[in-house]
Amino acid sequence: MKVTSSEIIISAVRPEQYPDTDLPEFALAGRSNVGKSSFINKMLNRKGLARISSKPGKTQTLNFFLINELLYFVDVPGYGYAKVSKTERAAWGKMIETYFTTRQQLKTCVLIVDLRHPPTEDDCMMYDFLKHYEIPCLIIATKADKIPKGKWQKHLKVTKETLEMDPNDQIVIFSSETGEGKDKVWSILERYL
Ligand SMILES: Nc1nc2c(ncn2[C@@H]2O[C@H](COP(=O)(O)OP(=O)(O)OP(=O)(O)O)[C@@H](O)[C@H]2O)c(=O)[nH]1
Ligand SMILES: [Mg+2]
Repeated sequence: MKVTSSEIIISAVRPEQYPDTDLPEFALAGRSNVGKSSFINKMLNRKGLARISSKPGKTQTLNFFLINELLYFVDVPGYGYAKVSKTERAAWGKMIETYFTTRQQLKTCVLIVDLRHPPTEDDCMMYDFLKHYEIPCLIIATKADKIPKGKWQKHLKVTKETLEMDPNDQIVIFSSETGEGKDKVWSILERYL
């Protein structure tokens, strides 16, 4: 897909704030700091559209990005960040659950994990949540640039096994540094359009 336009439409917390549209949506999920916002920027060839930070917990709201007037990416706040209060965690849970379980326009959840390490307990819970609600998902194993190419397949195997990944789901090795996997991800997402 050639991205010719991309813009942020709204940062939403409540369903009333979601864009009033029938366009297909792809939502990003993953641990805080895993690289969801970086993934969006790389896919759109935009350096600073989705805000990135070396500190976890940068993305706090559901950020809707309109692409080519054709589809939306939804940047979702990450989970597993230790420095949040119980109240904040509960509010996060409610916001995520509402979006993922009620949004008709949601075509696929793009679940991002770190290729370098086995998925965390939170990653497995997120994946199980998606499977439970029968939300289609595409798994992205990112930060591939941080390990030698010769080790990718070994790490991929660990990722699949730890998640107990459904063999019908797809997983793509990705890097927001090098653009590895970008074309493959677009070709997968385009099938939903
Ligand atoms: N080397 C490398 N660094 C990456 C990659 N993707 C993200 N990063 C770095 O990881 C850090 C976190 O990236 P973000 O994109 O802000 O992560 P996020 O998942 O949006 O984080 P939250 O908004 O806190 O949930 C930043 O320092 C990025 O530069 C990648 O593919 N390779
Ligand atoms: Mg973010």
